Amino acid sequence: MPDNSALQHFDLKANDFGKDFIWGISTAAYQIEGAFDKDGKGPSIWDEFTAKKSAIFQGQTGQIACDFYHRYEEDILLLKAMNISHFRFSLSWPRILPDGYGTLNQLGVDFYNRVINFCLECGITPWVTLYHWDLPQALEDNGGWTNRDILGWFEDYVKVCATLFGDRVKHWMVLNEPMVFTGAGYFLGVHAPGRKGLKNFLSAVHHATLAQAIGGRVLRESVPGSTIGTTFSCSQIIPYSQKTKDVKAAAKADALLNRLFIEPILGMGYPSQDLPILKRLDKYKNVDDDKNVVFDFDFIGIQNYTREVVKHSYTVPYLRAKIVKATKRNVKTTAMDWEVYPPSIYQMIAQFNGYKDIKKIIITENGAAFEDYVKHGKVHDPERLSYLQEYLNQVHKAQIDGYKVSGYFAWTFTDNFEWAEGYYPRFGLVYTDFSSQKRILKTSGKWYADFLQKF
Ligand code: GCO
Repeated sequence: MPDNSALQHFDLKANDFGKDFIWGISTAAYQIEGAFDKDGKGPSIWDEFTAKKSAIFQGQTGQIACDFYHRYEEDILLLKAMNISHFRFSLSWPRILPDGYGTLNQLGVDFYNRVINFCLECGITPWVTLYHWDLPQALEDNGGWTNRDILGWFEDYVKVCATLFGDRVKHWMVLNEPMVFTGAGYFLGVHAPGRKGLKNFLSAVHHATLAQAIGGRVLRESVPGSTIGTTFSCSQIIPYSQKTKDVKAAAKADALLNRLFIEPILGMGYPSQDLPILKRLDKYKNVDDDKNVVFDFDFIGIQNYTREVVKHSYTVPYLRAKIVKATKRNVKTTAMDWEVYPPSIYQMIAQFNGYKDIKKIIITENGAAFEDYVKHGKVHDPERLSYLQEYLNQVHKAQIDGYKVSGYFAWTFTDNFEWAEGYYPRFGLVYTDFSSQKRILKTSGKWYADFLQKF
């Protein structure tokens, strides 16, 4: 059972998680790189979406972000100084293939070669995500994830990356959080490409599910001996009350938010028993799809931040369920208005561990945004520090209880562009002054560095 007690003392050492436990930090291309139109990069759906009036908080964009494109050397040196030996970053598809397929942008490829080589020189293992949401706009103009042709485009892109970088990159993740980019991007329209509606959503879901397996197969064939995973967002779901309709609503939300993408991979099909609307996915299936969505990943990355309380609602179409916001529940929240609830990570590890065919679970993201201030040149962030420690206590507890969790990547390295929320939620262990691009190690970052050093 998870431990619900409030703030616990943290006295763990990295070593307590075992000598093979992987410790790292995660980022994503569009959130940090900037250089949105430099050196031949093609536009992505995020370039296009952020250019729309009022799409993003205060009209902000990722055009410059943390300028990682030009500052990767000092940033990687900072990672090294923080004793971080595994660095998760993503490749920007339109930086490599500006039109999505066809002509290669050599200058973009050179950039990733420099990043990978410099990581290796610094003793840092690169963990590469192939798709962290920045689809080439040229492909979106042809339907993006709603067009089945994406399967071929994606397969070719993965082949290109595997061929270019597979000699040095041995840890791969195919997709980042398909639930978020299909749900927010193709159903709610609050993320790029800003499309809405069930038809867009369901077609995107099915193609993303297939793309995960296709990407996995290409990597297994092209980069023998590599470790291949894919990553999912997940939140513990609690019914608002024990009334049958709330319990049912919670089961639906769980099917949608936590089970939709993992179960088909494992050969279990979509969870349409608990969420009947998913039966409509059949419309997008070809004969062999049920077989072709299956792939035996070496690990599953889970990304957990919070839990959700769910109640029945007549007004929410299809789902008939809604989230009771944390701000209405009188609980501790982050700058994203997400509840701080450490046992959620334990529960999600337990839930994914329940699938017998998952070989390994790695926490590929966990972290929190709080308002940070620079005072006398320093950033003191005790809330983030205790958030990380309390969640790590739960990860450790899961390990003690025998669950196969074998790594942890904090989200995130430097404060960066937080999608629709722009720059105000600061998730970094390192503070970014966006006007000067100066980095300041926060108290939490200093703690993580010390924690890892004792390893
Ligand atoms: C995500 C993304 C990250 C976010 C983080 C905080 O998974 O949503 O991987 O890009 O920045 O989760 O919201």
